[in-house]
Amino acid sequence: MPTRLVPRTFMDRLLAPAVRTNRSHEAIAAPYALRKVEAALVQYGINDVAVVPPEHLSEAIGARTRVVGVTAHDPFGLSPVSTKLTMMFGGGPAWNATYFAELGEQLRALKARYHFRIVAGGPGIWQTSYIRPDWVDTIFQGEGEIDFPLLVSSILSGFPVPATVQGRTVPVDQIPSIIHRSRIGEVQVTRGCPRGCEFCSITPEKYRTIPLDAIRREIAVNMAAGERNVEIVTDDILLYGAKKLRTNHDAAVSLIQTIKDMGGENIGFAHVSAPAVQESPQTILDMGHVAEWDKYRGLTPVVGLETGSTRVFRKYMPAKSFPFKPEQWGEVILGATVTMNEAGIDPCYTMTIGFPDETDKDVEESMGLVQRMIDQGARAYIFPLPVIPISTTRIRGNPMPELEHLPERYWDLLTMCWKWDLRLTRRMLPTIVGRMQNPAARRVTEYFAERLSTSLERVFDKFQESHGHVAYTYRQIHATGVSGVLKSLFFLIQASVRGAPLETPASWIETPAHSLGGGA
Ligand code: B12
Ligand code: SF4
Repeated sequence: MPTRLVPRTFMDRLLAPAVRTNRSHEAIAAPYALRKVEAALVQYGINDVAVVPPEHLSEAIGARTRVVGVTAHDPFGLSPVSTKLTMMFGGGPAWNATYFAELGEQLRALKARYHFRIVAGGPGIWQTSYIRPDWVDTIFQGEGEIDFPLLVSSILSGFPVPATVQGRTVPVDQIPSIIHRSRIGEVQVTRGCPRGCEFCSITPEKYRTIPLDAIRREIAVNMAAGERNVEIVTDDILLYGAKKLRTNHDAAVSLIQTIKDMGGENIGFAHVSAPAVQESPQTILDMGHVAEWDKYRGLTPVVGLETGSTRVFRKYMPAKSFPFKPEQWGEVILGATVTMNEAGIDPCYTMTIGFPDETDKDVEESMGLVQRMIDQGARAYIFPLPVIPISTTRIRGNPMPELEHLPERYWDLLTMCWKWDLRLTRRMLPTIVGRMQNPAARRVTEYFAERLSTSLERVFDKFQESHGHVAYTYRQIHATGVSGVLKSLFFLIQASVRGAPLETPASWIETPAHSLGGGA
């Protein structure tokens, strides 16, 4: 969300609380990418390495610090979700971007004092091709395990520091296992995806399956540190052990069985593809049975639905439906959803809408598919996202999405999906609140959730009626600073208690000379 609209207290305390650290200021559990980079450095022989969260940098960095590595997932808030939400709620930097800018300020000051070098990498580093931060010495694209240790070693030896480095793809037997606990038990089981969609940054990566022994080693590291859950990192869990995009039933099921046998409790995974589910429904059902997904309900992997238009599908993602034909895409999605629900999975579908040549007819076909899903009563969330021209993809030459240039019917599709998502949440609310121990808290949550969803429905209607132009009204709100926090609370309470539409109170409208809060 835009920084303007979510007070810092909410972010710092509730949504992005500080990471726990040990006495040396090192993160107890860290993002998986950083654990991989750390393991690669140690394997290379560079042992004086610490993974430190931003809040502890000033204590951890000192005169002996030679290189600081930064991982970036969405540094300027240009990813599909951040772009959509900032665009729809009046623009301005997303919180990701604000935190990244603050990290930059902090590092710039420390660098002036201690003269170390900064290397920044990670899946979101492509965003620096639009805005290059001046405090970064080297932008590192691609995989880190081979070339980052070489770069650090070269910096330590006093060689010139390159402005950019392209990390090579790492052969599977050279990917080191993590040596310290990853966040929420993350463990990677596949790398890359061979489906080759034009808009996807995973496409350039070569597809690999990580051997079971290496996976066991990483789970053991996490479990020894007290982690019971396993979050499987993959672009499609059914690619595990696959050959030529054909599901390998035995490999996929024995992966889950191995994790379960090691004591994995809540076994989640990031992504799965609908065609793989449809190709071998029994595989996902057996995996669900072993993992007990019916018992640990709430598994919502992100699954690509993308479009209902066969024309758009053929042009931008022709291999995505394999082994089915692009014309069968609708049936694949509907069938896979039924199977996933049966396996205890509630998919969270994302759609890519707004290719430059996408017409209202294409969007109408997408609406048709969504309507069939709704009619089927599927337990599946659907989020239409704008297409982003990620600079490492084949559509990098496309323009960034803008409110004015989205297809007219986008707003109808969006409203339809949001209303469905809300209906689904309401339907699932009794299960969600049913887990709460305190009956009073349960009733209060139910009451507020009900009121808030009525208000949200009205917000959605406004987006639809105005074809998104209501976003310009939100542009004027600044809910930061102390008065901003109070006003936000007032706004939310008013919306949830009275079910009032979330409109901009006239007194909130900011003029250039009069800001209501700190603002970004
Ligand atoms: C787990 C995950 C998450 C988790 C946790 C992230 C975390 N920090 O632990 C959650 C759910 C929070 C998440 C959120 C988001 N995610 Co995410 N996420 C993933 C997922 C599934 C796995 C990430 C991972 O651990 N990969 C394995 C590691 C080993 O690979 P890696 O991260 O690329 O790291 C390698 C290199 O990038 C490099 N590297 C990484 N860091 C560094 C640092 C240095 C110094 C160097 C030299 C190298 C280097 O070396 C590493 C080893 O080779 C990926 C999909 C994927 N295939 O990676 C999506 C993915 C990275 N996420 C994505 C997106 C868009 C997001 C969001 C922006 C979604 C949104 N809201 O719009 C948010 C942003 C979160 C944020 N903090 O800003 C996209 C990024 C697309 C892009 N290229 O921009 C991906 C690729 C999914 C996709 N298919 O589209 N995500
Ligand atoms: S199927 Fe998904 S991960 Fe694979 S290339 Fe297409 S969008 Fe990327």
